[in-house]
Amino acid sequence: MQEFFGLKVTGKPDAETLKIMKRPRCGVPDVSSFTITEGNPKWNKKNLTYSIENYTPDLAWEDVDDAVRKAFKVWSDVSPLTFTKITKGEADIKISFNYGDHYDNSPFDGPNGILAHAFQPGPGIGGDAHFDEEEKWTKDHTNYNLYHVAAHEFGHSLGLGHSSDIGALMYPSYGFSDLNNIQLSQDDIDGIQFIYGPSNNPDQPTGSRTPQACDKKLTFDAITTVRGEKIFFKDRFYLRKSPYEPEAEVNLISVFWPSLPNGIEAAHEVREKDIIRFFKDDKFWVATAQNVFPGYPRDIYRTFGFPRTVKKIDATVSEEYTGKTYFFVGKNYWRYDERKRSMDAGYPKPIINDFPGIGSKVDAVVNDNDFFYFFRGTRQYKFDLQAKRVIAVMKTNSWFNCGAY
Ligand code: E1S
Ligand code: CA
Ligand code: ZN
Ligand code: ZN
Repeated sequence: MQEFFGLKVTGKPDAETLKIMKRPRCGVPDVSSFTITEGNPKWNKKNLTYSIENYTPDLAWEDVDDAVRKAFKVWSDVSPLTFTKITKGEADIKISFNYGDHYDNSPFDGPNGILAHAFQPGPGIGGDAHFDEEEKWTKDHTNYNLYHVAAHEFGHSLGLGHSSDIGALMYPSYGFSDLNNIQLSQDDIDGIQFIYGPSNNPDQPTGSRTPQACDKKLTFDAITTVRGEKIFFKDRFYLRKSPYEPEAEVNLISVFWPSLPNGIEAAHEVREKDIIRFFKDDKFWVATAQNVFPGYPRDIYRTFGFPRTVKKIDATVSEEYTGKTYFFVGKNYWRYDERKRSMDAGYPKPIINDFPGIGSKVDAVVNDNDFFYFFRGTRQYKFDLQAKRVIAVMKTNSWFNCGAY
């Protein structure tokens, strides 16, 4: 364990080791976590300097300055560290754009592959961050966004290694994030604070937590089927469960559907049209298993005929055989006819009239054979559509193989 965390391997429970062992685990097996650079090298001061040695021609100077400043801010927001740009004297962290072999025994490799690298804290080259000049550096979603890559590299400059948390900035591969506002995972924050201590900010910043299938407290924002699999949405993540795979796959929503927002509130699949619809606030998106169609989001009023009083959908599900789509909104539900493309008459109706036992206001609903599965908090209600009653109450994560957890 000491070796894994880059501590001196003594086999004894010294202070540093105990600190790691005491890290909260929330009853969840700690499958994902940050690492620190072997030997735990760190800066022995809180106020660090940086310099930009040269500029890429891909971007305007001020865009490079901006990307670098914002990338440092990601870390200064969650730690006691500060970063100041200097133009005279030797900075702690020197930033440069380099071609191929640039004489540090780690040559760049042309477009793609290695994007950048950074050295662990220390004197001289220590902390420095080099960016492959043969990449196309951008300030948008095209590859590669300098702000995002720089924020990752500066994690290394400060002593962090890679994390196995797929939502972490220190995850080893380039990912998607909010364009102008990187979302740190709690794991990144735990990592930097393990090395440098908490932020001086009176309200401690928190990061996003990657959902874990077997977390007993897990709740969902939305669930839909997609071609025989089930996709469970949570914040900026989804968990995908195929009936043929024992484990659920966890990933960022943006990896599958880059133009969808985080925090999807409801979703359903219309099998006969081979589409999925996603809902958030009074907007919806239409997608296939691979792409979001252009022209979305649109508002829910004109397409589905909701009154303006409906501001968001709690949960939705579509029935293949009847072509009916259900929308759950607070205590009521609506029924839409996919073939007539209109809301059925007589709606909304109270949920309790036709779905007794599931309570009012649901988080998510998904269909499987002749059953609707309603989710509220950590509970799940299996509703028999023929018998019109709840036939089982389960934990939300019953779809995942959680064994004894
Ligand atoms: C990817 N990796 C990269 O260039 C090793 N392929 C150096 C290193 O050998 O820094 O790991 C290689 C660097 C990179 C990794 C993750 C850049 C992001 C994660 C999440 S961006 C929102 C984001 C990320 C960016 C070198
Ligand atoms: Ca490269
Ligand atoms: Zn280098
Ligand atoms: Zn890295």
